[in-house]
Amino acid sequence: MTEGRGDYRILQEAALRDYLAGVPELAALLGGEPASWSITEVGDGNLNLVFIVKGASGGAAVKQALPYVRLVGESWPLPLSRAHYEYLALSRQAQLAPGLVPALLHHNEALALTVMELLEPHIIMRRGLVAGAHYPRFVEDITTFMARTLFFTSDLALSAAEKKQAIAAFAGNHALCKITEDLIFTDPYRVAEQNRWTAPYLDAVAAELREDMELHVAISRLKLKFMASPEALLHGDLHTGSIMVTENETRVIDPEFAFYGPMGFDVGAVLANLLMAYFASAGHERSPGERAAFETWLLETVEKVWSEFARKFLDLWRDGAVGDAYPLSLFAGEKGALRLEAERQAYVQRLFADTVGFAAAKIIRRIFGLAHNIDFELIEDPKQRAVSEARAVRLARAMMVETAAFRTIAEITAAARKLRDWQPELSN
Ligand code: SR1
Ligand code: MG
Repeated sequence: MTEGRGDYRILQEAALRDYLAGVPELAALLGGEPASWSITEVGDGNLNLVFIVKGASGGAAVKQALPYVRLVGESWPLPLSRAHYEYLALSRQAQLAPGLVPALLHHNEALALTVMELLEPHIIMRRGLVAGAHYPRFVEDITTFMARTLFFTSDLALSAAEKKQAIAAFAGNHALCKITEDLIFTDPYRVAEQNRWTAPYLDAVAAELREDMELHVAISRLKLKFMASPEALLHGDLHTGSIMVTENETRVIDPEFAFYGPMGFDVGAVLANLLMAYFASAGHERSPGERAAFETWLLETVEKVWSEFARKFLDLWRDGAVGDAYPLSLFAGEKGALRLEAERQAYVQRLFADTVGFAAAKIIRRIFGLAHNIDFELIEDPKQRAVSEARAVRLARAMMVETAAFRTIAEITAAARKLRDWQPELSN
């Protein structure tokens, strides 16, 4: 499956056709004459080329890393090695959460190219949420994905040696971590060339963020946690643009930001993106209340994502803790079992606090940083967009600065519900 080293070159349609035709198992999967294959570039992410290739008997998705950030251009170089880490992460996730990531068909390290199962009729979840679609399978699948990938790559499940080797295997992905460190944890809180927001309406809010020292302390603590807490193998960019769905299936894609970091960063990413979909929803309604059922489903989903994740994570710990942390020999007998269970609950409560803080950071970056999301961007009226964004930012600031005040996920959804119709004061 893995090819040897060679010269990197960007494969556009013709070169890609020749390349795929030269890989017998892919040519057989696609079927028919290579000249008849349809090849369409569909990448709408910020970094890579993505092609959908279809032949007489099958299809595949081909992803190639560019040597720069696609969103910005060649002025921002980025290592091709991210394709290696994405492949490594996908392989590990496929073992730990079978059926919840796309099947890997082929990888060429030198070309930074990976061929995967074509997900059809799946769509990017974020697009479905903008349209107001419900995904009944989502909670079950995403909580299984997160509980299993985070638990089984942590010190609760691995020996110390295994864990340290695993950290080392991803340590070279530091350029992608640096993007997160800058774009999520630093730039939105200072003057930065690449920042943007819905101006002029959010000018005053943006200025407040730059002066808000409580917020600067909180985001800096989160940044340190992100940099210095290799708890588990993270997906690293687990927003609703990295999830493909149908009503009955969920697949997590694009783990090129994978590294060993704090678990709450992944869980917080999922919750943040559901909350942003909630606040954006008012901007997509054509008549008042039209999307009320969808919004109710979103907040129920926020609650269930946390509660089901925590339940599954704790069950895995109770059932299969063979890692070097919390040696069972220290928790013998009934007294030990009770004390260990209390400690498990305390661990998950700490993880909840991390999740709340990271979720807040993920919201603020999408409103004031470089990379925005279509939940808000597709609200055509900029004033209405700014209203939705201001509501989300108000909740995010509270979540980041008053994290301890949110003891349960229901307190987060209650705060979101209260802000649903809050009218912010906008600049103009
Ligand atoms: C320059 S890359 C901008 C963002 O795109 C990715 O999806 C990550 O979220 C990253 O922060
Ligand atoms: Mg991505």
